[in-house]
Amino acid sequence: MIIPRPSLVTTHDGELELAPGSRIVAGPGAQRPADLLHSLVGAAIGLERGSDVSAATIQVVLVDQGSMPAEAYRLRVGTEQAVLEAGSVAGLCNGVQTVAQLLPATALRRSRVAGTRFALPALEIEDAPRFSWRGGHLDVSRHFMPASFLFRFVDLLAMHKLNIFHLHLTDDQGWRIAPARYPLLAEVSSWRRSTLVGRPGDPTRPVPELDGTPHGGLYDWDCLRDLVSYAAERNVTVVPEIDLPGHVQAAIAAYPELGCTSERVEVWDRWGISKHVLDISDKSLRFCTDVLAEMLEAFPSKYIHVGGDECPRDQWRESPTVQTRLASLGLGSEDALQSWFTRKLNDYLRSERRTLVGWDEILEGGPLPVGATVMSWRGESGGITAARAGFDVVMCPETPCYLDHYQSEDPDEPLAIGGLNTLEDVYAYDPVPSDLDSEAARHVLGTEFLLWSEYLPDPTAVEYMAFPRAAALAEVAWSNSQRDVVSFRIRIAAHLERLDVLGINYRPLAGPRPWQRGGTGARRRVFRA
Ligand code: TNX
Repeated sequence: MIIPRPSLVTTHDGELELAPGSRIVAGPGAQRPADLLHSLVGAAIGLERGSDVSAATIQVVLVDQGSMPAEAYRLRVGTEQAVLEAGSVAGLCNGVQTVAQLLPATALRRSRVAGTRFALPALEIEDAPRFSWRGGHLDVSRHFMPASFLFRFVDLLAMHKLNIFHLHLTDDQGWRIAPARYPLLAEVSSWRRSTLVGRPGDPTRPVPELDGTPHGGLYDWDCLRDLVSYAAERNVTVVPEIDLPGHVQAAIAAYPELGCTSERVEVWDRWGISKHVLDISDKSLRFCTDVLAEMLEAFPSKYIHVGGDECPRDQWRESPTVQTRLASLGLGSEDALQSWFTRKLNDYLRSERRTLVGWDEILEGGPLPVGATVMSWRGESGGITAARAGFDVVMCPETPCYLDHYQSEDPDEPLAIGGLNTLEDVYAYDPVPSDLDSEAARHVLGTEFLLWSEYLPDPTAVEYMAFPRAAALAEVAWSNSQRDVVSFRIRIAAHLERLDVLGINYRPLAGPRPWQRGGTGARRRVFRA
């Protein structure tokens, strides 16, 4: 009943009972994953931590296994003892999640569960991930999410052996970080006056309505650092995104000189693509590297996402200073200018020994910057082009990776941005397009689900859209085995019991839950894109 499905499971007769006082013992270098196991299931069962290997019920051991694939683990459960082994702490973290899933769902309770017998079935598991990039994205700009939810989100990623938390921190509708060198980002850019009600184009609301309620929030650097280390202890890397040079209206609201016009703008209260984009000047380039410098201090991730999506050209075309710059650089088009800008960011990130990640728009207007990684969201063609050119890619096409899209055609689904990605659609996805040759296929690092939050006003809404589809994506990203939807259907039903214990507002398999709306939008879906 494990999700994602392990590579190889051999079952034996018998079981290993876990009772109050049963000990988890960590070998050298394995304390963190052993503690993680204790924090996941220790309270419900009454497990203890010990140091005497001979008295261990569960041993967590780091082994020197040069031959084991990255993040792999091996679990042997006998009737006397269980041994979890891996060649890396990351592998042990993955194995710990498997151990937790071999137990009844109530093992996940935070307090002692009386009257249940907890036992691990005797078996052997050999397991390793198919992909190194197994991501989950959360947009905290369109709707701010409380910090406590980010930690919970990490727990949920880790539970599904997802190892990348792509955190979308800035957009037109709000900045969620507070760079010291630009204090107005915290003061001005992190709040908007109002939020759109319903969805643009809704025929029942010909005049867009605003809710008149200020919305905002930000995370201080200490909080983000705590999040990063909490995630690292669970084998999750937080990859931060600052979206440039489009999707920057909130920054321009605080620092108008970053914009291309003298027009004063506010943090945006609508959804869509703002026309207010970054002026490509020395000043704005300095702004970008200054902000990135502070981000690099908080986020040790090798990968740093700088956006690059949906940057309208109108203001660049109309701006005399941008046009002068374009000409002096000898560039023939606005596309080439964005490409030049991305190369500048890439130069900076490379000088700091980081890797730039951008949306597939960074393929336009010129060669990809050296060493960049592309996230292919507008279908797979950008990813295919980049992989063939020898660049690493993450495949996350809107269909089926966007979990802000509807999960069924039931009219009672809560209002969403459009589209339809069912659980089965997500489960059937293969991140390696069949027409990639093996050389290019090696550049597919993996896949990711995305949760854009225009219509996700709070954590409850995020959970509803994320689950169970994120569990399907996790299996796509992890499991080497052929997709088996019948097996998945059986396992997901058991998995939802775990999510119940954790109090997750997932969408039931049978259909939408009665919906309590807060924040934006009407409950009723009006039409579908
Ligand atoms: C496109 S995906 C966007 C986001 C929106 C999303 C809504 C991408 C790089 N840009 O700004 O939130 O669609 O589904």
